[in-house]
Amino acid sequence: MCIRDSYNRRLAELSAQAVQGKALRAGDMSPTGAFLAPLGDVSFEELVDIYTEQAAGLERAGVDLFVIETMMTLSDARAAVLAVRSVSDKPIFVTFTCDENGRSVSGTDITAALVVLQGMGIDAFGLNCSAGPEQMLLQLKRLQEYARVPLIAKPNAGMPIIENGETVYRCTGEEFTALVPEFLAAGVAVFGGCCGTTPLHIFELAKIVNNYTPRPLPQRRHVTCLSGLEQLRIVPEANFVNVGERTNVAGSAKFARLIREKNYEEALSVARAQVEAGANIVDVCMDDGLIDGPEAMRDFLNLMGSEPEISAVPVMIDSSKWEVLETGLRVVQGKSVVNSISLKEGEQEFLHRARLIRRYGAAAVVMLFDERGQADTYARKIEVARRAYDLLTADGFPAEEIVFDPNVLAVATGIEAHDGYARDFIEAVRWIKANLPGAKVSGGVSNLSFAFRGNNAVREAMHAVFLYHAIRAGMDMGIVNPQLLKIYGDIEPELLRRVEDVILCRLS
Ligand code: THG
Repeated sequence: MCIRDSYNRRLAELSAQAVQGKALRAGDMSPTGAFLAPLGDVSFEELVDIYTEQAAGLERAGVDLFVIETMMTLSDARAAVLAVRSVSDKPIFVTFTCDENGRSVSGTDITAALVVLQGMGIDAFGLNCSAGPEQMLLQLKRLQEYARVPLIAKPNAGMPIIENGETVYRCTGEEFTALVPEFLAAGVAVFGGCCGTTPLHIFELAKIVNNYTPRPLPQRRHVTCLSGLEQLRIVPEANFVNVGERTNVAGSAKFARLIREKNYEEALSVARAQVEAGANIVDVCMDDGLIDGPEAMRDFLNLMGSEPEISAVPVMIDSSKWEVLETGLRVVQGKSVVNSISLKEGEQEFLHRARLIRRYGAAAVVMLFDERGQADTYARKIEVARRAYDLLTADGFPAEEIVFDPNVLAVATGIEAHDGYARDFIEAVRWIKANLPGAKVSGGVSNLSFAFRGNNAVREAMHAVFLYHAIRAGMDMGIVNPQLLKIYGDIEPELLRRVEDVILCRLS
C-alpha cells in the first residue's frame, strides 16, 4: 500500500470518528508541488496517476465529496478532476487561487477555468486564498456572469503582512465576515476560510451564513464557449470566427518542414502570425507520414501554452487519428475543439469518442461522414447531420458544443459532379441552423479552390464570395488563412460575377 493512499484513508477515517455522522466529510486535494512539462518534468498522465491514487484512498475511506483547492494552473485542476471522476461519482468542488486581475499562476483567466471545469461536470467552483475578501469579491462577480454551478469563497484573513520575518493576518472575525452579504449577492453558496483564518473566523462566518438560504442557480443561456487563456464566446450575434489554418503540416509546406526539422521556434512564429492576423482559434494538425504525430502534437501544444499571446486563443486539435486527438486533449490549455469525429466508423465508436471529448471538457467538430462515406450532396449532408445530432444530444452531448462541418469540397475541377458542391454546402448550413438548435457550423474554406492552386487572386476571390454567402446562411466559423482574407466588396466586378456563378452554380 502506498503512502499517499494510506495517509489519505487514515485521515478520512479519523474525520469519520470525529464528526459521528453529523457533518459531511470532504476529501481535500491540492497541488502536488510538481510542475508539468515543459516547466517541470511531470507529464499530464503522471499527474493524473498521482491524483488518482489519492482520490482512490479518499473514496475508499468514504468521503462525501472532493474538494480540489488552491489550484494554480488549469492543467492541474483538469488532471485532478479526471482522476476523481475515474474512481468516484461524488460531488467535486474546485477552487483556484488568483491574482488581483483574476489570473491563475499560469495565466488562465479564472472565468475561462470556470467554463472548462463546469463543462467537465464539476459541482461547484470558486476561489480560495488569493488576495483577501475584497479582491476576491470582485473576481467572484466576474465569475457570476458565467457560472451554472454554485460559487465558493474561501478567502484569507485579509492581506498577509510580514512582521519580524513572519507572515501574519490581521482580519478580525467581524472584519472577515463584513462582506458576506455581498458575497451572497454575487451567487456564493459555499463559504470557508484559508490562510490566517481560525475557528473564531469560521464561527463568525457560520453565524451569518446560517441566516441565509442559497439562491437558486441561474438559468443561463447555453452558449458555445471555448477558451485559451481567455474565453471565446460564440453567441448568435457574434462575428464570424476565423480559425487559422497555417499550423497544419498537411496544409502548409513551410510549417511541415519546420516541424520535421524540429524548428519549433519558427513553427511557433507561424502560430503567432495567425493570431496577429486575426485568428480567433488556431488549428493544429501534425498528420504527416514523416512526423511522429502524438509527440509533435504534445510538444507543439506545450510550447504554444507557454506563449501568452498565442495561448490566449483556443486550439482546434486537428487529426484523422484518434490517438493524436487524445494526446492533444491531455496537454492543451483551455477548452479546445477536437477536429474531428464522424460516423465513418459507426455509431458506437462515434459515441465513445464523443464521451471521451466530454470528459476532457472539449467541444467537437463533427464531419458529415458516415459508414457510406462523405456526405457530398445536400440530401446526404442533412441526413447525416440530423442523425449525428440526434445521437449526440440523446447521449447528453450539449448541442452548443457540436460544430458541424458539411465538407467544403473543391469546385470548378472540370468534373461536372463537383459543380454543386459549394451551393450544397451553403444550403446545408442554412438547414442545420434552422433545424438543429444550438449547433454551430464550420468548414475548411481553402479546400474550395484547390483547382486554382498557384492563382491566389482567384482563390482569394472564391473564398470571399463563398464566405459572404455561407455566413449569411449561418456559418459560424471557418478554417482560413487570416493573412489572406479578402473582402467581398473589394472584388473587381467582372471577377466577382464569374466567381459567383461558380460558387452558386448558376451556369448549369
Ligand atoms: N474541415 C475540417 N478540418 C480541416 C479541413 C476541413 N482541416 C484541414 C483542411 N480542411 C483545412 N486547412 C487547410 C490548410 C491549407 C490549405 C487548405 C486547407 C491550403 N494550403 C495551400 C495549398 O495546399 O495550396 C498552401 C500550400 C503551402 O503553403 O504549402 O490550401 O475541410 N474540419
